[in-house]
Amino acid sequence: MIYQNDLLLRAARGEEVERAPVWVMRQAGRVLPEYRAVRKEAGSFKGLLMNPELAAEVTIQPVNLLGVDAAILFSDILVIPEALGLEYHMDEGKGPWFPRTISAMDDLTLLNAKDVVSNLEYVRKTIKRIISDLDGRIPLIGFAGAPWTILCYMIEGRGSKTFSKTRSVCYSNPELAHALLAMITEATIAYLKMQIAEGCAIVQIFDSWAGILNKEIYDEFGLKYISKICDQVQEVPVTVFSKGAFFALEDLGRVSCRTVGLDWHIDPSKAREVVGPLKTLQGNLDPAVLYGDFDQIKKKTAAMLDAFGRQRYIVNLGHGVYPDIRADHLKCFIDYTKEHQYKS
Ligand code: 1CP
Repeated sequence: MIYQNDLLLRAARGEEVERAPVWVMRQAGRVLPEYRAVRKEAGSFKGLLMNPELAAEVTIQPVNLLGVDAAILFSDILVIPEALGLEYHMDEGKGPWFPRTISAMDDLTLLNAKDVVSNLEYVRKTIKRIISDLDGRIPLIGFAGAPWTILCYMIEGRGSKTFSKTRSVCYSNPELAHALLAMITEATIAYLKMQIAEGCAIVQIFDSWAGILNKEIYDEFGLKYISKICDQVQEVPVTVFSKGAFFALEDLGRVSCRTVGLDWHIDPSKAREVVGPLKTLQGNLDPAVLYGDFDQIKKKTAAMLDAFGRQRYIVNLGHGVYPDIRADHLKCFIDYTKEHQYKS
């Protein structure tokens, strides 16, 4: 596939670029009034997610409205536990929850890894539609949750500050954790391969709850499975974003991914030193900077761009954009990343 703008792919592969590409985690979402309108039309979050035409529309909105260098598939990491057999609900303002959870080996009989891809036929249709609508303008990013983060939801049944139930299983019933992680890993590899076969040109693994672990436990229950996914998904560049896991950055430098995502807790030069020269880095502006005025946004963005440099770098925030950020502030961030680089 030849893209009109392939900056993201060249940056991920470590090739020379004229400027670092920019996209934003959660760029398709509530920050855009146009998203809220389509979401209303769909009636519910899941109604939107499972409607290929509307999901494709909200995927492409930020491309046209914000001028980002990549689209990210509109979906959710929770489609994997659902495709395995644990249905989730998404309550307005309260976030996701699962009526059934996993707490013992016997519960694994609720799950079936074989039908995951056929259960996610609606995602396949959405990707087909996006690829056709994008018409080669820019690459489409596919994604999945990391096995550790998915395990957290399958055991806990909802979001949590500490995920202490899941962490306790790592000590009290590690066999259960590993059996489930292996199943999630297998499902995730098949799912990512389907996304790539349909045209996703790069994929990102979101480990949103990596930061509640320490290095030892993350090595055993987190990185081991991420590594397996990266080894088996070699068709396109893979980005690993282990949020909060500064302790894992050195090891991520050795995982067979192309790009390492960074949250805003680490400064750019330290991240480069720890990860090493062989990976592209992605991130990491504090999303709260976008609450500041335009001058503040430009000042902080310029400092970040100068610190990372232009090569082997993808501009992004350090986590998803907050839904109450003004869309013109987000646009200011994106425009300025381009303007500043052409100036300097
Ligand atoms: O209608 C709405 O606006 C509901 C909010 C919303 C949106 C826009 C949810 C519920 N999911 C999404 C889409 C989504 N989720 C995308 C595609 C859009 C884009 O990035 O532009 C992606 C990549 C995700 C990934 C996702 N879902 C993560 C990993 C990234 C992260 O933020 O750390 C996680 C943890 C989820 C679970 C989830 N889904 C939705 C919410 C509110 C949550 C978090 C719940 C919690 O805090 O536990």
